[in-house]
Amino acid sequence: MAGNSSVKWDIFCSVVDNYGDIGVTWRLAKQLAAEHGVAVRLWLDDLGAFARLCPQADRHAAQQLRQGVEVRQWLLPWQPVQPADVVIEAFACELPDAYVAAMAARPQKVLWLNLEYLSAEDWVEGCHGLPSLQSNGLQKFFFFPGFTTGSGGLLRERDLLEQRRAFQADPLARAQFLMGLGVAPIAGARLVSLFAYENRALASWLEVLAAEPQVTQLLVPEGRILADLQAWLGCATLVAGDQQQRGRLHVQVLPFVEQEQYDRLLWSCDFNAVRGEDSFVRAQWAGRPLLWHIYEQEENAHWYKLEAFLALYTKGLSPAASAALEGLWRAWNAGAAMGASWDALLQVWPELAEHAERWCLQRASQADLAEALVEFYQNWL
Ligand code: TRH
Repeated sequence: MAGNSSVKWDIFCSVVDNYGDIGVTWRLAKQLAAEHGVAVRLWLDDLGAFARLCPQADRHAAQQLRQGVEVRQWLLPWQPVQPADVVIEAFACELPDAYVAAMAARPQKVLWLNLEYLSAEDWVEGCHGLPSLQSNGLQKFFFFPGFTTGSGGLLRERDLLEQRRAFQADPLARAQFLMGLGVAPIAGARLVSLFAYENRALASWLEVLAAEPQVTQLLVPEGRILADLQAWLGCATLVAGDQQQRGRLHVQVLPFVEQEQYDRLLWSCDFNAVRGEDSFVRAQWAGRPLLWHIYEQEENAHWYKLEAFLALYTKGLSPAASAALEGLWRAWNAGAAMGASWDALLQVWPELAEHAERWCLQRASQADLAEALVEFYQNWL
């Protein structure tokens, strides 16, 4: 749906921690501008986090155009602007009072959406699209991303899967990409990527990888897991480019790359350990078996999310494959020993690999999140 540049969207993102808030909103903003032709302003309160995902970014500019998106610094005190036609507050971040007042005062009505965190829990379908009543007459709705047709869907660019398939069918493209990251693939090795929070379970997983007959090449983008990796390797500070070998396990630290490059890393690997929200979804689009380190929440709320996803994802798997996957994911998230569950997973690897591709195709048959947002706006008009 091109040619909507007269329709203006404002996306507000307050960076709580890590790269999920910024990762999701930046990806959404790029896609809305590129595929739906709308004018997008992305309001960010932390340009430093943005610059990690978009290295060309100017960390101090109040306003900059990046990949078709007008990136604006969310300054305090707020500088008044004309509100857009559609306003997204990501993850319930609080909009400036003056901006809300300007939305209410605008002669043309404004659609206000609270874009929520991703969850596979049952209640999501029931809450997706519900109004959130406002005393000032503004129309606000909850918008829930999700894995099922009754939800708002998942972020997926229009040609993503075509690009992924072409890349995976082209060994030269893969080799060149890896070479660009300084990675020389070892013939016959299993390639694994590792993006995770601090995790006590890491040592037991690395032990089993180092001891098994199959060679594993583990690629670790710089980030929070490095301290545990260093402790296990028994070495001082690790930085991008460093390589170490223990038994059959070859470890290499990678630089943190742009989102498009990170996708290619996931597509290149046989198995991806991911975390949070956005990398978790991208690993599903890679069509390869994965391991999710979920973002820990108060009162163990994350365990309900984890179990809800597992219940959905394992549908159609044999009991052995379900049990192996569940065992591994639970151990990883509990910081428990991984050896036995990794061994069990290896027994059902072909089934899990096939399932990962099938799961990806099933999710891709649903409208993607950007498409769903645009459609919601059109239906609301
Ligand atoms: O960084 P995350 O852990 O983010 C979040 C936040 O913690 C958030 O507060 C929390 O609520 C949420 O998790 C559940 O993980 P996530 O969501 O995967 O975001 C990481 C982003 O970084 C994603 O867009 C992918 C990107 N990325 C790169 O662009 N390059 C890289 O090299 C890597 C490793 C990641």
